[in-house]
Amino acid sequence: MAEQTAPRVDVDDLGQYVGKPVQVWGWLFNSRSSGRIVFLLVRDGTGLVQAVVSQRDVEGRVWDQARRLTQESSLKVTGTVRADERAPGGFELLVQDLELVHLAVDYPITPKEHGVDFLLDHRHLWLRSRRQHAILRIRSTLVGAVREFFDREGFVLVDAPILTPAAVEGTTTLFRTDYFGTPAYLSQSGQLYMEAAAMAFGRAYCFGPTFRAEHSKTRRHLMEFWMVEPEMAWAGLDDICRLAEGLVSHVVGRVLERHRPELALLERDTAPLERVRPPFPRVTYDEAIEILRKNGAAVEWGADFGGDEETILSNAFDRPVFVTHYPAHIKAFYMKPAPDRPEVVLGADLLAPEGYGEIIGGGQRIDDLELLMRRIEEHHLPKEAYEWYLDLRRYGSVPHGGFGMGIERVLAWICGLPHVRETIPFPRTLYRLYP
Ligand code: NSS
Repeated sequence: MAEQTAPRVDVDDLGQYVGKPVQVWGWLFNSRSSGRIVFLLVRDGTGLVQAVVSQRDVEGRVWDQARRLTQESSLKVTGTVRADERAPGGFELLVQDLELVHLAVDYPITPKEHGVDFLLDHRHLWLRSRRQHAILRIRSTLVGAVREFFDREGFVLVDAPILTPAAVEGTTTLFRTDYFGTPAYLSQSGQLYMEAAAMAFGRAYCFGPTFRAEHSKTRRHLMEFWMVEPEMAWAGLDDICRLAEGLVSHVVGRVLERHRPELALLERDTAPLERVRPPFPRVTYDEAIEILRKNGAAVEWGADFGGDEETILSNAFDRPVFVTHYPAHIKAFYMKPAPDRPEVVLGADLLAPEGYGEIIGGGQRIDDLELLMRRIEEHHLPKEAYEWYLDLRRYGSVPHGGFGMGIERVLAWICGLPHVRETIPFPRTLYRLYP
């Protein structure tokens, strides 16, 4: 009997089995019936396939089962694969047998519209829906492409700790915890450790979760996000920008290569993504101020750019754009001043186009011991916690730098999403720690 011999196959691979009996194990996505036929839309994680149950061709038991199935019930379907251009995925199954594994009762996410809070409360189930599935598949490819790029460029993966004694990006966004009686903080960035790694390996990167207690509820901020942070010894601002544009172009290219169907499902216009090729335009902070003023923004020299300014700037270019040479006082303590103009630093942010704004922040680091010690004092940081970091300037200091790229912001841009919350499997936002 076909039921016993039919191999279990992923929906993705059905094309290799045309004309043959197979089993698909999955969940009922949707169903409809028309007279003596029931159409079951089955998803198995790799794809969706329509399984056609015809009352004429199956036993009564199978027919009754097919009509009783509810959304998200788990099942095993046995049927013959048929190529059909109109079917989702290009193939359908002519069902011979059906085994109900578990009957789902009142699945909360129905094909009707739901509010975003409801969906986020049900994030553990929302992951099964098509859009979320597409986004997280692209995320998986994005992460792989990042690793592929750094492997190819000769970077060594050096994991940074999550529990840390000191701040990297300012003390106001630290998540504090208790480390057997002494305070510890969840890592805001692995950068300082990557500087140590760069002095050991030349080129190193880390890629992991980072944490910021951001008291802001914007479409760009998460409390927990994933950041990839390369760091290079013997590097200046230009080297850092070239690495960043190489990385961004590579990962966008990979997604375009592998995820046309997902991008189409997300209704993403891919034309702006096709333009993402190096070199990217670069403007200085001074030039950015000019652009902002021309677009009607009232900004003073010395002010940091918020979401609105970033949106204006990123809309002014059709490709990602670097903004360099920010005023020193709005940037982190470790940023190296420009030699000819110490009030600005050799830092670079990369703004994604189409209003997406900052996706990368980085630059060249202070390599001089005295200056770094002064900055630590000026920023009221506890010097003891940074002694090891100062050692990097005591023993063979060299010009160096790197950057951090936030995966969720890059993914939101690539997928054309209005908010970062859908780009991470379980988002941590200002008022959300559940599920
Ligand atoms: O604060 S950054 O601009 N820079 C750093 O953390 C450096 N220490 C990185 C380095 O040079 N190694 O953050 C870098 C990126 C930023 O451009 C965003 O893409 C992302 O990290 N980022 C965030 N994504 C989501 N949510 C929040 N809250 C967030 N903060 C930064």
